[in-house]
Amino acid sequence: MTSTDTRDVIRVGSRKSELALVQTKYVIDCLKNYHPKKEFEIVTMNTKGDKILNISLPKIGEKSLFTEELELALEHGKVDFVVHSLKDLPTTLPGGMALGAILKREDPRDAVVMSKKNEGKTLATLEKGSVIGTSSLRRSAQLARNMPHLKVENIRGNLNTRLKKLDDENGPFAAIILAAAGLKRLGWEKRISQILEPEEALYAIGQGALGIECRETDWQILTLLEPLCDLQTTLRCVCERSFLKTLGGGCSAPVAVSTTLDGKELSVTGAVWSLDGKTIIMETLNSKLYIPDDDDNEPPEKCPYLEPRLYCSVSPGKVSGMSCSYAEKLGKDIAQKLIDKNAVEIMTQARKEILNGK
Ligand code: DPM
Repeated sequence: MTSTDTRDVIRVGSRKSELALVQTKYVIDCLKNYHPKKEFEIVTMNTKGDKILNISLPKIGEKSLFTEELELALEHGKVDFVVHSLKDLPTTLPGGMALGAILKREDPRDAVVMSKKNEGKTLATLEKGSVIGTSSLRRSAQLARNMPHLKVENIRGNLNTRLKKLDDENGPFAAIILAAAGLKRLGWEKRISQILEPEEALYAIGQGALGIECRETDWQILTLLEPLCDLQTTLRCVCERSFLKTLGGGCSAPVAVSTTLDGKELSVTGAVWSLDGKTIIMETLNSKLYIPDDDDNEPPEKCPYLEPRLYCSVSPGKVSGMSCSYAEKLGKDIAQKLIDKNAVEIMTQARKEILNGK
């Protein structure tokens, strides 16, 4: 019996979007395997990001656009945890909040969904001037650089809305780019025409991973969540988040990564682009992590009354804090390599251009 048994019903906050609900239910199902007697109740909420649909995301420029209402509910004890796509969370959470667990990553890569008319083609073989829909600066900068024969236009709305716009024969889009993970989770995997390898398109920080946000000192919930924590994903995402945090970027400039963890060898490639994709700064670094061999088996040393150390707001859970510090350091180092090559100036310029309506 764990201390979690004192709370009968666990309240779980979620956005109302289909993806958010699928993800929330998935996490609850996983938790029920470990805590069969617990009851979970989903509390749904609309966020500002769900309501403002006519302005492009980078222009709104707010970090907690999709999370603010949910975090308030957490703070006020109306919900006990919230499931997020990790890539939608800022690298520093509001005071008192932590990522209690990062789950095993789905495919982190971007995927191309072709309109019916263009099925069978790839980005490279699409006709010159074909229009690709995305509202991600990261995707549009990489497209502009790697696929100069294509045009990019803004597209917003949830996945179903976007697929409908794509399939509209009178619509402008030849293809759209989305995270493979979201498409898979919503059962649209069959619409994936092409997966973009990291050499063709680096992904967003934390893409494909789910993060569970809770109150930093809610030991009952932290203990409840611990079995869901994935060692590899946690270390990779701490590194990715530390990279973005050191650069000082949110979704307000084109920034992307790719990481691998092979045994104890963590490797990260990080890049920033100008909005038009013409300038790029990209670097790769590796580091040997310290991972105690019995990391998975050993019960974590835990003294609930000591303040835990967080790594880019990630609570290490059953991952050793020591290995998280190594991952965090690698993220800082790769960011510093980019900063030494003028990354901050490029990002500042990108932000200026966005505000000026480019
Ligand atoms: C963030 C971005 C996008 C989402 C920016 C980026 C994509 C916006 C767009 C930070 N959040 O990736 O450069 O393409 O218009 C989002 C998706 C998922 C989580 C959808 C997607 C699902 C995948 C996951 C929106 N957030 O990227 O296709 O769990 O990682």
